[in-house]
Amino acid sequence: MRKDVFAFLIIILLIGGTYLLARDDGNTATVEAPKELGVIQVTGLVERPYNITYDELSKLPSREVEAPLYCVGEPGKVRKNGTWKGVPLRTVIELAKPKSRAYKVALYASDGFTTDLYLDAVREDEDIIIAYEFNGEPITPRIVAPGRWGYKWIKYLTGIELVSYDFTGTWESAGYPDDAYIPDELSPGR
Ligand SMILES: Nc1nc2c(c(=O)[nH]1)N[C@H]1C(S)=C(S)[C@@H](COP(=O)(O)O)O[C@H]1N2
Ligand SMILES: [Mo]
Repeated sequence: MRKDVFAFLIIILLIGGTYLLARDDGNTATVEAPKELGVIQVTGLVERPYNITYDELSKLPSREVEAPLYCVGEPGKVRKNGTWKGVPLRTVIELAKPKSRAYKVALYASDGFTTDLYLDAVREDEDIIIAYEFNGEPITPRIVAPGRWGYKWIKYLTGIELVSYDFTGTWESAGYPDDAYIPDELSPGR
């Protein structure tokens, strides 16, 4: 009987410990598990759909971009600032050979969040990157879109889909501007 009680307590401790270790408040880069979080799928209007892993991403030619992150809900307040290292989104897209009908880039995250960018804008701006490091620390791949509101900076990126229609993401379809340009007066320090 004693042994049963002892075993029961051990099991409870193990379950509790696992829960505490696995807990993630979802907002702190350091508790994310960047390399474990699977692959990014590149799909849609492309000749060559493919999947890319964290390791493959980090072997492509990279850029470092200094850019502050502003949330549209708190304009004027820098939410994160520092050096983002990653691969231009256009590089990852061109590897899939977009068809000429491709017009927009739909971006998907593992938490259900979505956003979008115009393919032309992505092609023109090599500073729009899929970042996999922030201030030298690995992060779960996310978009960094300098000069645009935080809702374009999609985290936990799992899908890049080229589409020919006017796909709008979570905040864009709620009425926030699709271009998401931050007016100069709302982005001090830029
Ligand atoms: N997957 C995912 N990415 C997301 C969001 C989200 O809810 N889910 N929120 C966006 C918004 S509105 C902002 S302001 C920034 C905040 O980024 P941070 O959590 O790194 O500060 O993430 C963006 N990316
Ligand atoms: Mo935001």
